[in-house]
Formats: sequence, C-alpha cells, structure tokens
Amino acid sequence: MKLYYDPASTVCRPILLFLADHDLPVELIHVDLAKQENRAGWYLEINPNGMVPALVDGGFSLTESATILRYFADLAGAAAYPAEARARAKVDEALDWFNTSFYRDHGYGLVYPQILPHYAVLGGADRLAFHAERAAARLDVLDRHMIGDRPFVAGDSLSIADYFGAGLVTMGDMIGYDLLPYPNVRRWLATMAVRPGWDQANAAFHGWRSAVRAAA
Ligand SMILES: N[C@@H](CCC(=O)N[C@@H](CS)C(=O)NCC(=O)O)C(=O)O
Repeated sequence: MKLYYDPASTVCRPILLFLADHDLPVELIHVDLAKQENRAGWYLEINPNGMVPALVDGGFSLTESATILRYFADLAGAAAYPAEARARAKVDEALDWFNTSFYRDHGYGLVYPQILPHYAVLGGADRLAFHAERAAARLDVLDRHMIGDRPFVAGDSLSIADYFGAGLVTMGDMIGYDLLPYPNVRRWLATMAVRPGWDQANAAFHGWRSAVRAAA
C-alpha cells in the first residue's frame, strides 16, 4: 500500500502516529506541499482534490484522512477502532466532530488564515474573532463533555479519534493557542505526546512550528 502524505500536514500526522503503533505494510510517499507537488498532474490523477493524504492499495484508492485511519485500523484489527456497534459509533462521532465542527472553526477559521498564505483571504479581524469565539466553545465541549474525567475522547480506551484529534488540536501551537482554560484537553494531549511514535510523527510539524514562531 502506498500512502501519499506530507509529514507536516495536520491530517497526515495522526496517520503517521497510528502507523508507528501498528504494523502495516505501508510505503510512504512524500508529496511536498511546500513545493506544491499536490497540484502536479501526476498527483491529481491519484487525488483530484489536490490534497494529502491519499492511499493506493492495488486498484483500490482512498482519500480522506479519517477514512484512511478507519481502513488502517480495520486492516490491523486495532482495538483503537472497536467492532462493537455503540463503541464504534462513539469513535465515529468524535472523528466526525473533529473533522467538521472543530476543524472548521479552529483550523480553517482561526489557524490557517494566520499561517498559510493561500488561506489568508479567510482572515481579517472580524472573521478571526468570530471563529476564535466558536473554537473556544468547541474546546470547552471537548474539555468538559467529550473528555471530562476520562482519559480519552471516546471513552476509556485509546481510539483513532484520539490519534486524529490530537493532530488537529495541536495545530493551535502554530499561533501559540492557549490551552490553559482546558485542563482535561491538556491532560489528554500529554497522554498522547508520550506515545513512542509521537516525536517522529510530529517532527516535521515541530520544525515548521519553530520556523513560524521565529518569523513572528
Ligand atoms: N478532508 C481532507 C482534507 C485534507 C487536507 O486538508 N489536506 C491538506 C493538508 S493538511 C492539504 O493537502 N492542503 C493542500 C492545499 O490546501 O492546497 C482529509 O481529511 O483528508
């Protein structure tokens, strides 16, 4: 299987962390977003959205990071994507929440317009303030309702929603997002950050983060 990815991508980092924990025969192929390789003709034939990640497994292909995570988890028979219907539905609920409600306001509404030139058009003080307020409300839901006094976002066990959500929430590091008001989120992220594959899976992101901070 070939996974087309960029190591700094918000939605690729969770897959890299999952692969660090699960033994799957995946060949990693770097599609360098900084060089706009995602817009090259050869890549658009693989993913016409011009985005990473994309998976090609023989004649079968998948786009959408959360779907790839689910597929990998099924292939690995991972406990991180439980088979029991209600447990699985709670994981799916958290994945969908991160990918829609949270990502829209925190990622596309707040962080990306401040650090990615091609999203700057979504910036402006009013828009940023609008999304900042909504992102804070989402984080409050994550902190008090999804995590609460539990260790993970979809129950008592590590799930692919934790892999996914940790990638999205840490995107806020790029703009120095203050997680102080969200103690359960900080505790949860600390749990994820000691996973053996964390540093490697996030190395490119941390390099990018240092560069953004140095330029600020
Ligand atoms: N819904 C897609 C979104 C993928 C996505 O946003 N990928 C970003 C990197 S984090 C990308 O490739 N951006 C390229 C661009 O916007 O030109 C998924 O979850 O896979």
